Amino acid sequence: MTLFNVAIGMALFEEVSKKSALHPKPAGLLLNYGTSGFRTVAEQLDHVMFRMGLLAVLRSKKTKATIGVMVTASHNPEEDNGIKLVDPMGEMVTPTWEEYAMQVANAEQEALLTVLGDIMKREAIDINQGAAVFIGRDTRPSSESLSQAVLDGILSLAGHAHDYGVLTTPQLHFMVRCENTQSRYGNPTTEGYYQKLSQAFVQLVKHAPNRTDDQKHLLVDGANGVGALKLREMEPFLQKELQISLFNKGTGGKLNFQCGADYVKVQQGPPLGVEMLVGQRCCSFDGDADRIVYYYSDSEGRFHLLDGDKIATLISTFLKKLVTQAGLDLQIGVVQTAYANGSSTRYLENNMKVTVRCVETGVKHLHHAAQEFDIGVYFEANGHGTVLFSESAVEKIQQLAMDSSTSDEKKSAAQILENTVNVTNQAVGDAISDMLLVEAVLAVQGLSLQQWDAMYTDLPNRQRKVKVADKSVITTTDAERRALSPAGLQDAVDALVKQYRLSRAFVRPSGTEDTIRVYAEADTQENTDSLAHEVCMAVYRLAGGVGEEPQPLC
Ligand code: 16G
Ligand code: MG
Repeated sequence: MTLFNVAIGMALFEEVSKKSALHPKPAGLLLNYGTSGFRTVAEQLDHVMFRMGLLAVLRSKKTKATIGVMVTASHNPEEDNGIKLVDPMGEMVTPTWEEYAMQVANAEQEALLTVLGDIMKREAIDINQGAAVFIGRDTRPSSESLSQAVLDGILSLAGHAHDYGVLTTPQLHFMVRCENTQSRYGNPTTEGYYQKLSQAFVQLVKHAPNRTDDQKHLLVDGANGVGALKLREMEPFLQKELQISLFNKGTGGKLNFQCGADYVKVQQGPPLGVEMLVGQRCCSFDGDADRIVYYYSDSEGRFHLLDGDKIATLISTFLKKLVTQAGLDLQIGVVQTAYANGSSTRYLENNMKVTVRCVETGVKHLHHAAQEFDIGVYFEANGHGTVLFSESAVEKIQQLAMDSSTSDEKKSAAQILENTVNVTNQAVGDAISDMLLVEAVLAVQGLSLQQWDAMYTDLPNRQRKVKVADKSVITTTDAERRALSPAGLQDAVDALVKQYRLSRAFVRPSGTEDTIRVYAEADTQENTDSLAHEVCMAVYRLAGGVGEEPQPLC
């Protein structure tokens, strides 16, 4: 390092030291960079925000690219907040830097500069390298001041910041990807996002010219969050090809309260505030609009949920048909987690004959695995997912779509595929983009919601939680499908599962809450609930349960 660099470094660190005193860390407070960033009650997060601004600058210097910072706590209650970092291609920040994030967030006030210095040394970061960070935030009341703290962090390390204000999480990921591909992926503006996705959507539905107004009509539950706001902004770009009735717009109700994708998935019932008619197509976003689930109620008043598994099946079936029709040699894979309904996995493997992979919970794991296919469709059952097209797959599709010597049938398949690529937010799962994709797939194939639902029948399933003294006593393997510790737990689960038909169960420590999660499925809802309860009891007994014993669901 030259003397000049040392002087710059010292001046910057002095500024960081001065500014960080305005964002003091409560002594002793330790937070975890969980499955998807830091998440806790908003009052505890000011110092974390400031420090993530600092870390984003370092990450940007290291990668020589623009980095994203999103302030959100997704589907958590309104009082919570959170933050996550976004890497150059719009993907989740790489695991080594999650570790750094924890070190920086948890350093006591006087140790902060040392921790930053150590990271710079370990990563050989050049202090003179420029840095740029994009910031987005959701609509929580705490998000504005918290994103201001992020900005303070960025500026105190002399980074360049672009604050987009309120954005959906996937929009922020999109902006970062556009910026770092020199706009080849799209323009890094909300208008660029609306234009790219809606143009592709409008092109796709041209292949379904006779749609009735009824078929164009969709009810959307915006979870009283940012998704509702952004959907309203996007509507004019859709040229009336989708007619949206928007509920839970955030004008009266509370964010995520008895509404939104997570609520609907876990309750397996409709959200509050949506006026559904029999058979009508409805969907729910979560609080930051990176998840979506579909549903309807039938003439007997029964609720039907079409979750991430059903969305993955719909999309991969569509893609497989098109790839075959186009005569392209592209391998399609579907990536799921242990939460995927057993029926969906069986249908994909046995009927659709596509490769299915199971990975750990959390988008970063799914995204990574999906990159190994020419076309990788990944979805969590909770509605978080997207499709990744490899660069060479996109090239082959584009070439065929332009090839004047090919047959009309092949060309048309390639053109539909090309627009499918463009309607998809490949940076990350995106409720708005997934919604447009599902709507287009249904339209192009002339499928009703009921026909989609009938592709396979979900096995009854149940998710429960058990409180234990220390959730880390449970460790897992085989994509979280088997428990390695504590001793005897997996044997107990195996013995219970054997007592039911078509059954499966697993336990795993939550990555976002201080709890153990239990999942069970079996041939009937009654058996599923009974299995889930017995597994909860086994966890309670063998993994140090605290508080009241788990109660059977009546
Ligand atoms: C986060 C993850 C989600 C995962 C969930 C699991 C992202 C963007 N979000 O919300 O994918 O399903 O955590 O939570 O990765 P759990 O570990 O508490 O069950
Ligand atoms: Mg979310």
